[in-house]
Amino acid sequence: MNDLRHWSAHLPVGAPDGFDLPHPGTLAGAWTAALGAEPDRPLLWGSIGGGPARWVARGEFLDRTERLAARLAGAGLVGGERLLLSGPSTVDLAVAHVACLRLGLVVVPTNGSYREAELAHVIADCTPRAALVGHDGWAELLAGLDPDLLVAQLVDPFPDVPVDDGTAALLDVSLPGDPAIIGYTSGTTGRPKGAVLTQANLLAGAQSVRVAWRWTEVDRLVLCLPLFHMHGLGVGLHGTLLAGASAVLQSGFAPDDVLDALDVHDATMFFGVPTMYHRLADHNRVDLLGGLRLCVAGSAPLAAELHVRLAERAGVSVLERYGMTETVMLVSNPFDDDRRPGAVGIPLPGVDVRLADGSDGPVGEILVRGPNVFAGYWERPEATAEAFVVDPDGGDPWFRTGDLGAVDDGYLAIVGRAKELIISGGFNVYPREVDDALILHQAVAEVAVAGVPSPEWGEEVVAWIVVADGHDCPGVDELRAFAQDHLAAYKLPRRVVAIDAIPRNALGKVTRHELRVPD
Ligand code: MLC
Ligand code: AMP
Repeated sequence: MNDLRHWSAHLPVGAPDGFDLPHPGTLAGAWTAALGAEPDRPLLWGSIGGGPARWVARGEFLDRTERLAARLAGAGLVGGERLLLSGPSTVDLAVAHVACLRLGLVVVPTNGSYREAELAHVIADCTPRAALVGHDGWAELLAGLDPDLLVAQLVDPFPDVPVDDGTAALLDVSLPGDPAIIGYTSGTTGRPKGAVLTQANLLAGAQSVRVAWRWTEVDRLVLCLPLFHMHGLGVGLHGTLLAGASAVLQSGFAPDDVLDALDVHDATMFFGVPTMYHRLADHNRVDLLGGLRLCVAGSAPLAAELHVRLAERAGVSVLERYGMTETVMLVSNPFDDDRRPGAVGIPLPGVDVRLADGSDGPVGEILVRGPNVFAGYWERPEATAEAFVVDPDGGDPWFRTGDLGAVDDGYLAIVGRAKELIISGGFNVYPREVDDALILHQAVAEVAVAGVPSPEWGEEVVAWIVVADGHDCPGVDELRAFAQDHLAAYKLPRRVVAIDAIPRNALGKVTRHELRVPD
């Protein structure tokens, strides 16, 4: 076994006085405890009630979650039922998320770029009872997909439903093992599966970064990441609420807006994907990042060169960390110690990480276990069983990340992937899903999609096509227009390459690593 230097799973060296390691509570319970005091203290900046952005204080936030939970209960929703949630990053979205979790509903955070086919898959798979949505046209779209779905707008949902007076008794009664979120991801293979995270998983995930990054009430985060993936939701929003800190919510990433907010709101922290740092690095006010207590990058590799450039231009040593839908966060560069460009760091408090044995020299698949690791894939026992390996020493099983790692001086670096995955701007793209959409074009006889390196996006989606007899090779614009009804925009190819034959191995499986972009 390749031992990593454990941060605090075994040695409590990372946790300073006054910080606790995760306790076996629930996320909703921990939030109400953290936010119960000082009701006038600002919590979130953003649009509320559909109005302009303003500060919403802790007391108002908790009241609003209680009122919304009562309305959801009045609409007949009961704990354990799934609710699809999607909207721009407003305080209304945060209120809805917390109201659902306090009521024991299982939130299905959903990417606002999804098209009908992607939404249809999620709905058929986890059969939500209700949906709260804030995108134009989504209410009609969802109602068309499932006439039994209770669909409401994020702002003032179910206005005609009587409020259930008995709801207070139903709030915050979830147990640590109760499902809280179903996050859609393809894992290492296949079509998107729902990763079920319990209240305790989410609490452990947020606690570990709170401890490791010394996140306290005085911190203020500028949060422009979408609130439907782990980075923005499980770290940015959950961590803010748990630390009793505050955050400025921005819907979408605009470098000027981020830099303005850092300045105007006296922010102390910024979290982003590498594409955001790439765009900020060239900005004439990038030095504002250097005034922050902490800048965190993740969801995709932060190029060592970009890390160095940000240090030179902004005087900031960006802290890179590594996470996944199934595990929230697992590894992070240290807050107090050396932050190494090109490495993701050491295990977070409470998390066990190792590399699989019998692998390629010093490189092995990264395995993880701990209270942050999810409960399994929704109604997929076989996929769940395949995702874990037994512990050779008889301990708890290990989750297979599908990422390949190597350890140097106790620091983990991600050196490749055992899974077929493209990460573009921090969004995951599964090549097979794109293949399946493009093959429907009449000029495409065969197709294989892969990622090629890109300074801005990390990886760019490229399609290699064998052109059908009697047709010309379709251009990239034509293919994008053709597939845009089936795929979210970030999955569409940015380049097309005509090829005589798709490379395959002896079993006929596409060998995507052999696909090359011509010079
Ligand atoms: C947008 N586009 C993308 C894209 N994002 N294309 C490829 N990859 C992406 N990531 C498309 C748009 O639809 C648009 O298409 C065109 O690119 C130009 O858009 P843009 O305005 O330049 O992009 P922008 O809206 O600024 O989005 C870039 C971004 C965004 C980086 C801000 O992608 C983003 O928010 N990424 C964060 C993703 C994230 O939160 N990942 C966390 C996963 S959790 P068109 O056709 O309209 O021109 C996880 C675990 C962990 O991984 O460890 O955190
Ligand atoms: P998701 O399934 O969307 O949660 O994406 C998780 C995947 O993102 C991981 O399995 C990694 O492949 C990748 N990832 C997250 N953080 C990093 C990082 N800092 N460096 C490299 N890859 C990362």
